[in-house]
Amino acid sequence: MTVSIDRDGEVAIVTVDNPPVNALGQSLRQAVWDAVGTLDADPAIRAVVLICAGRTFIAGADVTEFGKPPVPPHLPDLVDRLEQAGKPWVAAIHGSALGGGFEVAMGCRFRVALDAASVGLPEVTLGIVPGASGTVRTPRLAGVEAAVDLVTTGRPVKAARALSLGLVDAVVTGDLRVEAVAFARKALTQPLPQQISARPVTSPDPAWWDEQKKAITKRAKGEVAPLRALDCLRVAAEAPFAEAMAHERATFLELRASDQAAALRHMFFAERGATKPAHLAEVTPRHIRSAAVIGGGTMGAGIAAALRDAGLPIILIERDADAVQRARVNLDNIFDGAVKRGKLTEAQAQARIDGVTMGSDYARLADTDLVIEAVFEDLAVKRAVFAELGQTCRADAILATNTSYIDPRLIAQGLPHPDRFIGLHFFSPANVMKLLEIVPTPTTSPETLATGFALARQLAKIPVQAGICDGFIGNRILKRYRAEAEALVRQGTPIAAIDAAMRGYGFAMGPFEAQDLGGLDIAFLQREGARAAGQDVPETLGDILVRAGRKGQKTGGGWYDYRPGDRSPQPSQAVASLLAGRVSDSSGLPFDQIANVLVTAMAAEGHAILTEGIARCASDIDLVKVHGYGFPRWRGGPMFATR
Ligand code: 3H9
Repeated sequence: MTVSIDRDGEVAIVTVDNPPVNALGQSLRQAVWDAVGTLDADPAIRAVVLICAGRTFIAGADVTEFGKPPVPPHLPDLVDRLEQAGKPWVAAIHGSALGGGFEVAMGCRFRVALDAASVGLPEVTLGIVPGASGTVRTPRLAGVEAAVDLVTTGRPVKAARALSLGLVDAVVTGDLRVEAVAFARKALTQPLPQQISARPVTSPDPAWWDEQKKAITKRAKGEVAPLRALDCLRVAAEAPFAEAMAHERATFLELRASDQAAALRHMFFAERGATKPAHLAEVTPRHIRSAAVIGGGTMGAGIAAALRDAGLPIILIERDADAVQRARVNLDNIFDGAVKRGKLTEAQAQARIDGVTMGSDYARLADTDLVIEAVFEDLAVKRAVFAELGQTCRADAILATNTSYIDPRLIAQGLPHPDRFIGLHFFSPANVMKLLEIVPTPTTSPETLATGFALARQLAKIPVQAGICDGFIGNRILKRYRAEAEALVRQGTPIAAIDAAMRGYGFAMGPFEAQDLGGLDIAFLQREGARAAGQDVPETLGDILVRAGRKGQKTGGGWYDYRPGDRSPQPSQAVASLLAGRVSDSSGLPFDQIANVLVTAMAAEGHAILTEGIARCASDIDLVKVHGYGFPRWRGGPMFATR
């Protein structure tokens, strides 16, 4: 870590260099603290530019310090010291000014940002509130509405928007240091603006605050920090500066020590660690410049969309003209949906479509770098695809299967150069879901494996390496979760109570509602396949429902009944009759124990997975459940939650 001071006439340039992201650890806080003193004491200096080396402006407090007692100088004091400095400081922002980084920028008299930069207060995503005046200075700088949006969502804004909101004073292009020094010189010719802490703030009426509270409660789904942040903002808008600062600090320190913050920090580091696996640090991945997808159903089209979103030109192969047409409709629907939701402009959606070549001729794949098979879950069908790929693709093309249940070793049998074969298990909708399970076979080369991880980075996905077993990591735990939930039903626990308990825990849906939405027949067919292959698969309650035609919402009923046009689950007398004799008359497990029993079962399966070497570490299992299966992020995943 270095903080250096240069001089350009009457403007000093303080450069912070603390790789990788200039996080504000104790020594950096001290060094900036000292720089204020040095420059205040220098009569030749009239203004100071604060700029950062490396990829970004200060990206926030050093999160690794959060488990330890705070050590001075404390960040709020440093921000005050910058604001009270005898010379005006100008924050010169590139990359991201986040959390404590943006709070430091608000301590400066001015903020100048490169056009590609962004600013934000993402603390709520770490289960805390801003702790160095983010909730108190932001409303004084940009108004209460902008502050509430910035702080309670944690979403950063790009420089142009930051300028329009008043969060920064100027957006520049070119050489940031040159531009910031020029800005500082010009600023010296005019009266200085008031320090932010001294600016007035107008609070909206109580009804507005109530509305915000309602909306945030709905959005936060059990997460505490967004509501506490709103509370801090309200105090900031209604109380004097010092009182609001004290309230913010107390809230920050309380939340910093909370279980939710610990869980979210766990996720923060697990997510970042996942993209850089230590065991592949020495392996250079292949460069992927083109890709193809075999199969344009829901999964194939989603994978194709994900590849296009990452800018890769792709070829989509289907078996005949009709299937190509259906695949085209599937892709169009994905991009049309993105336009409707405001994620893409019409022109961007069209460019996405234009980058897809469709057909049924494998010969088109002769020069493709990566091919992902996403056809029907049937070994013979998949093998036929890889027989074609083995003949047509380059010997060094990476060939991947998206299978969720079939042993990839069986799929790869007979494939020439099996070192380039790998499982890439996407989750539906593949262009939205962040998880990518990467499943190497014993013959997969380290280079192919590293390319799987590199692809995940290219697609902005979270990669988790999984060994080969029934269902890999995610579906294997899902199976155990469902089996345990059924066991509770057999003991007499009402289906609706189990779902309500898991919603209460933080899932968007309980296990039975989720099956009704996805269809009970998928897992049923898989069990039937295993039975046909001679495996001993005991009958499940779900089997009884499917055999009675109850496959879920699509058949008007599954674990619940559904009224026409209404997706809200209704407890079903028909289900009660079908399951009679298999369900105990007792009242089952008390409501407040249900979630604990089910999460403990998930974790038990996770431990078995670890012992067998199917997952590389417990945090990988947490990533799978959070990013692929709706486990509440603020609980940190089943392994963390039951540690
Ligand atoms: C805060 O500021 C509280 C204050 O209000 C009050 C305090 C009193 N600390 O993401 P990357 C590491 S809360 C420590 O892959 P990118 C990260 O683990 C903070 N380490 O890079 C990784 O390490 P490794 C509010 C951090 O270029 C490496 O840096 N701020 C921190 O894709 C590279 O990270 C945030 O929440 C940190 N704050 O993205 C911002 N940040 O290489 C969090 C990163 O060993 N950070 N690391 O695996 C980010 O959003 C991204 O890192 C950023 C760069 C966009 C900056």
